[in-house]
Amino acid sequence: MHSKTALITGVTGQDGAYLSQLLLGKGYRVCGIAPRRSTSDVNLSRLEWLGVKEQVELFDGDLGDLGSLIRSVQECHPDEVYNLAAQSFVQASWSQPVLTGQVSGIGAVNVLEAVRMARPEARFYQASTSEMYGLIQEPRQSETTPFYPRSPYAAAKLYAHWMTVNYRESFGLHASSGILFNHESPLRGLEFVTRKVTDGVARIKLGLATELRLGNIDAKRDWGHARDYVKAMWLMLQQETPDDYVIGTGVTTTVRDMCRIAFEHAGLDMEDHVVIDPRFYRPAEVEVLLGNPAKAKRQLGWQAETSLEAMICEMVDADLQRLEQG
Ligand code: NDP
Ligand code: GDR
Repeated sequence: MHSKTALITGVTGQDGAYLSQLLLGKGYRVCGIAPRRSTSDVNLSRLEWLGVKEQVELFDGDLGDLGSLIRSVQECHPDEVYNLAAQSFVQASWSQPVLTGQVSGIGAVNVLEAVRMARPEARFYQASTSEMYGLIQEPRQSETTPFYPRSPYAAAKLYAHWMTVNYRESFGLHASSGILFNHESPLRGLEFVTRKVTDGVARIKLGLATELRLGNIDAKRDWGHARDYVKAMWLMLQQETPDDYVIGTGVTTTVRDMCRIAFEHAGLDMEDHVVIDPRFYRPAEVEVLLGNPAKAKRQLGWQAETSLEAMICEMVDADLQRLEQG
């Protein structure tokens, strides 16, 4: 007998996989929505890596297809809905701005509508982001820091964020928004800088590559581990009252220093291998992000458990192992 039922959009992504693992461990029935394409199977590799592939019930659905979302909510009958699906790569949001708006912005409203129509008692989580702060207005960003989105992705997410607040205030939905700072893991997509670096380091170490091409390595991010951050998502939905929370570590590091940790862990010198390539510069950059997670600590009892160094070493080791196994 399951304690509760959760429905997760974006279940095949990094956070979807870790959240599935967390909720299954708590005795939940976990349902996931995944878009079905004609040319390839749903990518279950992350769920498989965490050993939970067989336990997640999959529903065909796309954030652009309201009917598929309503049907999924009706059939799954969830107590909690986590909207994690998005076009989540900031760089690609300049080349695909409309798609990004449709999935990461309007798509969230489709999920809110499906919940409102088919299961208004369910608690709802929206995956908001520190990218909404963009051109920062305060040195440490909290729930009250003004937003200034700097990419089509951030603008789409800001719309979804305010629509979540709006559905809470207009319809009384138990809708919460987690403003999460960057979080990574061995399951991070290869296009994001941490995983690009750890995969690149592993390739260089194994003699499969000689260089690693990066963009703006002076950018600073507040990086945590996805395994820690999905716990915060769950905690938000266990609160009596829905609210918005900043989730971060409170420490910021340059891409350069993150990179150095990865190279040194493999016994390599980054100066011998890193090449700056302007192709990876962005039309508008978010130079620095630094979260103030005091509210999450106070109200949720949450704090980050994994240091950047421990996480990067875990990622390099996982990439070495993956490449060695072919
Ligand atoms: P991923 O990119 O790993 O996962 C995104 C998921 O969304 C994938 O499962 C993808 O499926 C799915 N998806 C994409 N388009 C659609 C669509 N049209 N309909 C249904 N599903 C779709 O992201 P993360 O796990 O890293 O992040 C989870 C969420 O949190 C995202 O919304 C992201 O924007 C947000 N976020 C992430 C942060 C981070 O640092 N990781 C920080 C703050 C917010 P498929 O692979 O099949 O395309
Ligand atoms: P971000 O993550 O844009 O913060 O969005 P990403 O890892 O892509 O970039 C972080 C910073 O690194 C700089 N950078 C590079 N980035 C990439 N991808 N590739 C490079 O070669 C490179 N060189 C330097 C970038 O310019 C940037 O400053 C992530 C996503 O998960 C979003 O969905 C999420 O909302 C935010 O984190 C919080």
